[in-house]
Amino acid sequence: MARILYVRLPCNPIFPIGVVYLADHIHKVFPEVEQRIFDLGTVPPLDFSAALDRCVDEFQPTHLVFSWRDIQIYAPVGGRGGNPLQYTFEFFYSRNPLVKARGAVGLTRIAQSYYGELWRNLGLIKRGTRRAERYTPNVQLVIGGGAVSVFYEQLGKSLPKGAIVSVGEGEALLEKLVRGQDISSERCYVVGERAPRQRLIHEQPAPLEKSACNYDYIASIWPEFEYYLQDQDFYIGVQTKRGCPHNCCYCVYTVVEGKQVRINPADEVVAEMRQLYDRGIRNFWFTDAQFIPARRFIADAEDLLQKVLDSGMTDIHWAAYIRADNLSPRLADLMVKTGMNYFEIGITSGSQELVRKMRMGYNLRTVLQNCRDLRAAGFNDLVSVNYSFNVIDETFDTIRQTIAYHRELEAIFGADKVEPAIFFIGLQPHTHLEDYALKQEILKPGYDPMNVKPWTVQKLLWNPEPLGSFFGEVCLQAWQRNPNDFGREVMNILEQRLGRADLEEALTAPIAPQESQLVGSKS
Ligand code: B12
Ligand code: SF4
Repeated sequence: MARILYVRLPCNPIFPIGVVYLADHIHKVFPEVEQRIFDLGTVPPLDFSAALDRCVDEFQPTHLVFSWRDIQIYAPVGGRGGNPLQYTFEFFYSRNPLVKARGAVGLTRIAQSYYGELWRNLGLIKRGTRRAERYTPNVQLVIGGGAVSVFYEQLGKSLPKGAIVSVGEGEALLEKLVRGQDISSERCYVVGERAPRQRLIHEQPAPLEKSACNYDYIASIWPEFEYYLQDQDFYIGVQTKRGCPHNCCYCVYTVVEGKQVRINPADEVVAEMRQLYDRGIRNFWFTDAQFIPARRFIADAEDLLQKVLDSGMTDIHWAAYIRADNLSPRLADLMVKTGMNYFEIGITSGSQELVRKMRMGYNLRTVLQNCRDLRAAGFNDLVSVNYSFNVIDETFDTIRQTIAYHRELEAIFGADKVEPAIFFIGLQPHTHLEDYALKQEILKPGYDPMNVKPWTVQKLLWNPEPLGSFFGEVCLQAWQRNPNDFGREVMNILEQRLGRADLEEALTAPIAPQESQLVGSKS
């Protein structure tokens, strides 16, 4: 009889929804299989190895399932070792040697903690496997999760022979492993047997209709579950659908989850939320790649939120990734009534021309109208607007357009409510942007996306010349002048230097005689 131990590798405390769903699924298919969840996110670092040993000794698994959530560290915001973006820009763009040196030291510190975490996690996988082999010599090692899905090609090189490396959802794979069936058609490969198939990540996930997670069962196999219930600040993950049909040039979600949107039945989602609600949870994060992936899914989102409202869970808050072009007045009203208290508008640019070139499929005029509807419906919380300057074909004119667009959002919500989040896109494997960078010879074929040498980071933190040093300089000035309100300061500096376009210009995208090369790149 299989005994499955799920080990969530160390991670900033974020609810381990991935292993919870896997264990729930396996329990529904094989109620007799024994399972245990062990979350290293709740264990102090000094105790990782000993706690893992104890758990393996106690449970003696036949299947050791490691879930690895995140690896990438060059986040635009303050990360574990400081602000990688700031250090990178200080190192590359500052003319002041002291600031340059500070950037170099900061980057070294970040690289140390990055490689430290990488080696530590690989060490934990090997240690757990050796330990489990004491009890089950042919213990089955399986590794998956968000980080593995993105870096599956690179990670295989450092994992033990025989380990199964899984891409995307793991339900179907684990089911086959428990049954002892052939897994060659699953999105996975076995280390040491053969290299991953070409374009493995582009293969479609198995269709699966998800039912409400059984949290009574989860509580029975996960002694530390309570940890996430104690702190009122946690946003507990609930998935309402999988997949995104879009093609945004920098995004890997659409390949990890696939393009086909699979909706989880609204009643099941509400039933899952209700179980968490009854355990005291009031904050939910709908972990979908996109909560409203396209206009044709507006009705599903309305249906879900109406059911949340009817369920009487009126004192909750929720957040999600939301495309602000796919709203209806009714949906906006339901969002406000059901407690959406954080809203991100991921438009990347306020220039319709660039939004089209990035393949984002947004209509910026519609986004503005929907924001007006949202405001009219009573939304009065913080709105974060993501801008990534210099992604593709940016010019001073398109920057002026972005400023015009941003000022219009401020006019709608109030300047104090709209926070510009300045990102520099992290270039990820399997995206159109990666294709483009290879074609433009910015990256060389065979480059290692997990390598964090400063010159690699500089390329992966997409900010190419000729505008790269201009933005580097603007950002450095903003950090110097107003580090606590970086985004607004960047917008102000850009407006002072370049001025502002007419809003109408920002909203109009003339069809270029020759499309950008990115638009022609393969999917
Ligand atoms: C929602 C989300 C968030 C939300 C999470 C909210 C919450 N409270 O849960 C927020 C916005 C907070 C967030 C933050 C971050 N995120 Co995030 N996030 C996602 C997203 C869109 C969905 C994750 C999710 O929960 N999915 C639903 C659950 C059910 O799926 P899952 O956990 O992936 O598990 C499934 C599979 O992975 C698989 N699986 C999991 N484990 C295992 C193990 C085995 C053996 C097998 C076979 C299968 C398997 O089966 C599971 C069930 O189907 C993914 C992208 C994506 N589309 O997957 C990125 C993603 C996970 N995030 C990512 C990152 C980097 C981050 C940040 C670190 C970003 C940053 N630099 O600041 C932060 C910090 C997170 C932290 N630890 O503190 C990366 C991780 C990979 C990487 N590049 O390193 C992803 C993949 C996106 C990306 N761009 O690459 N994130
Ligand atoms: S809409 Fe969002 S999830 Fe979908 S491809 Fe674009 S960025 Fe990715």
